[in-house]
Amino acid sequence: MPAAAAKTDAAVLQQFIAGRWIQGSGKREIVSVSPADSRVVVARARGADRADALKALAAAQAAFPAWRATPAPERGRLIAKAAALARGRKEELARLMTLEEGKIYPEALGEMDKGLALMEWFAGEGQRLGGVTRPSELPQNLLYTLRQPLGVVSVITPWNFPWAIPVWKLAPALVAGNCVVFKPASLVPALAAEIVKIFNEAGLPPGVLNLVIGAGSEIGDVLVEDERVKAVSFTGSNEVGRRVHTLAGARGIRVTCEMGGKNPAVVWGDADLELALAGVLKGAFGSTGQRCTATSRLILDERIADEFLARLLEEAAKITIGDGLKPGVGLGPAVDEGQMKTDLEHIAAAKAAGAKLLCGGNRPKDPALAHGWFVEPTVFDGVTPDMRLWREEVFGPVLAVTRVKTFDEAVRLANDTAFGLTCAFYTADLALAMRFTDAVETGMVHVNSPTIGGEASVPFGGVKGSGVGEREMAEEGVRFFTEQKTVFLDYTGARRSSNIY
Ligand code: UN1
Repeated sequence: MPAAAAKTDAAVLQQFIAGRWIQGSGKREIVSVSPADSRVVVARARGADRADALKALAAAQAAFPAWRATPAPERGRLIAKAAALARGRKEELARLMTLEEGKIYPEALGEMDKGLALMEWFAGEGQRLGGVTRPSELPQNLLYTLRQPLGVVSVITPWNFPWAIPVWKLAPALVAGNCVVFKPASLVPALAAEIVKIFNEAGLPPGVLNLVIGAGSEIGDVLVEDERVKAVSFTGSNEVGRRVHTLAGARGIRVTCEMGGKNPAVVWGDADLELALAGVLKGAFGSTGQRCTATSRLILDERIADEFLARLLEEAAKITIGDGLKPGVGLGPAVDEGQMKTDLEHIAAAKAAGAKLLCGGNRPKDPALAHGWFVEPTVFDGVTPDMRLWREEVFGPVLAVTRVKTFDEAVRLANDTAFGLTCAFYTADLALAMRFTDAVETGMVHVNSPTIGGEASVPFGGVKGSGVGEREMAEEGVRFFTEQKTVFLDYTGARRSSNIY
C-alpha cells in the first residue's frame, strides 16, 4: 500500500471519558503504524495529558455508586453481552490485531478465542461472587464474609496481547463492581478503542469504563498516584512494573504486576521428540517471541541434543517470515524498530560472548520485507549462565540452548534465573515430570506442552522477578478487584454473657 493512501485511511482515535469520545489535550500525537510495513499508518490520536487522566478518574469516581449498586449478576450479563458482540466481530478484530501488533493472523484468532473465553468466565463470576460462612464459637451467631468492589481502579496493559490482556483485566474489574480507567500501550490504540466501544455498546453506564491513550509515564503515574485509585493491575516490562509497584506500594494500595520471563523448556532423553519440537517452535517463535511466556531457554538432555537441534534447524528454516495477514506466513515482525534493535543487540552480544549461532541472527534479506521490523528465527547453542542471553529477557524470536547430563543439572539450570513465570518439561516418565514440577521455581508448569498460554479457569502468574501481587484469571482474578468484609451476626436477641476472646 502506498504511504500516502495509507495515511488517508488511518483511523482517528479519541479518548473515552464519562461516556463520551473526546479529543485528547496532550501535545503529543500517538501514531500507530503497522510493524510489517511501517509506512502504513493504522491510527492516529491526539494523546491524553495529565488533565485528561484526572478527568477520567473523576468520571470513574462519579459512576461508582450506581455501578456498585447494580446487582452483580446484572453486571455479569453485561460482560456476557460484550463477549457476544466481540465474538460476532472476531475475524475483523483479529485482522486489526495483526495489522497493528504484527502477530500472524492465526495467532490473532487464537488470542481472540482466549479473550472471549476469559470474558465468558468472568461474566459467570457475576453469579458466583461470594464469600464464606463459618460456624461461630458462640451459639446463635453466624460468621460470614462479603466481597465488595474497591472503587476506581487502573488497568495498564502492554502491546503484545492487545486484546486478551485488556479483557482479562477489565472483565473481572467490572464484574466485581469497580469503575476503570484503562491505559493501553500506545503502540496498539486502535484495538484498545474497539474494546472500549464493545463494552460501551453492551451497555456500560457512562464513566464506568474510561480510556486514556497516551505515551510516556505522565498519565501512567497519575493512574497509580491519584488518591482515588484503589488498585492497579499492570502487565508489562520489569522496568515499568517495578515503578508501578513502588508508587503503588508507597500509597499502600493493592497492585498486581505481571512482568517478564526467561522461561526454560527441558527436553528429556525419553521425550516424544516430535511433540517437544512442535512445542519448542511454538514457544520460542510464536508471536515472534514477544510474550512473557515465550520459551527463551532450551535445556537439552545431551543424549538427544544433536538430533533435536538438527530437527529444530530444519523446521526453523521452513518458517516463512512476513506480513501476518498473508496466508502461509509463520513469523511476523517485531512490534517496532526499538524492539527489533533490542533483538539484534542481544544477538550481537551473544555472538561476542562466544555462543554458537546455529541459525538466523539477522533481518531477512528479502527487499519486500525492508519496511517491516523483521528478525529471523534465531537459535544459539552453547549458551552459558554467565551470558546476557541466558539472563535477560529478549522479547524476540531468539532461543538460547544448553545441554545437560543429569536431571539435577536440568533443574538447577531451569531455576538459574531471576524470573519465574513458566516452564515446560518434556518426558515420557511421569515420576520425573512430577519431580520437576515439585522443584521448579515458576508460577506455572507445562508437562509435555509449550511454556505459553493459560486458561480462564486457573490462575496465571509468576514468582521471583516475573510477578508480584495476586494471580490473574480464575477466582483470583476477581478476588484482586474486591475487598473482603467479615460480618459477625448475633441473632440470640440477648446480650452476650461473656466475650469469648
Ligand atoms: C500466553 O502465553 O498466551 O504478556 C499469554 C504476556 C503474558 C500473556 C501470555 N501476560 O505475554
